[in-house]
Amino acid sequence: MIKKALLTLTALSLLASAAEARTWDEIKKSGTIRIATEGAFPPFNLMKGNQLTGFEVDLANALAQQLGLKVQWVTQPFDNLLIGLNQDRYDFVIASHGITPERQKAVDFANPHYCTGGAIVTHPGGPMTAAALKGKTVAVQVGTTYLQNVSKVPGVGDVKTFPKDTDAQAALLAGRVDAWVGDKFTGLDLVKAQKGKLVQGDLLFNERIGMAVKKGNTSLLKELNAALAKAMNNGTYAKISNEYFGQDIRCH
Ligand code: LYS
Repeated sequence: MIKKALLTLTALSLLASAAEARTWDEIKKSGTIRIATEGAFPPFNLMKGNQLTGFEVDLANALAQQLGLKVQWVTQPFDNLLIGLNQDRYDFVIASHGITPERQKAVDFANPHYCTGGAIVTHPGGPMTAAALKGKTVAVQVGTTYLQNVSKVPGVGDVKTFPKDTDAQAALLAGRVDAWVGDKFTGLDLVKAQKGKLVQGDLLFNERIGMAVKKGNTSLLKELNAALAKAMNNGTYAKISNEYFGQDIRCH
């Protein structure tokens, strides 16, 4: 039994490594690029009815158009996105991944397409600073840089993880946690929508956000970086960013 299980595992890993990421030439020839995102992270990537939309969705569609490609979108839970990338289930991921040394071991990142940070959101009177999180219960999405950074706050109480960011926000709204830590832009929208029920506290950390390709897919990475640079230079990026944020959120 054990031997059989081991053999199956070996066979699976061989299969996985035998599959190759599509190179730029192969993608170009097929005419369609496969892009994955979460679809549950407003205003960056979300579903509006049956329609995938958001800043990153519009940006990636614009990049694909510049590259002369049709797009096939795939949505996956955030925690599965980079795993699926390494299984060649799509060509690249645009899902607000912070560029971290840990992730850079698994995938290759394009140049950042925006800069942001992780901020505290709480009820009025709740913890607004890292120091105030001492002994407090904090909600974060699993597999994120929010979880990584909140866990490092000295003396932080219980850190509760949720599959989706919106679930973590719901826990705060329901009063089941003292604070939620998430993206600062998402937090601003949430605070505004809740009209006085929530407030935004301090920024805990800054991060650069990038698209990810399978490790070693340099031909695709080069095209994505070139397309992003072009969009940033010809006004396309600024237009999309302004639509969603009323400002240009590129890294400086
Ligand atoms: N920027 C965070 C990270 O890199 C979260 C992004 C996606 C959240 N739904 O982990």
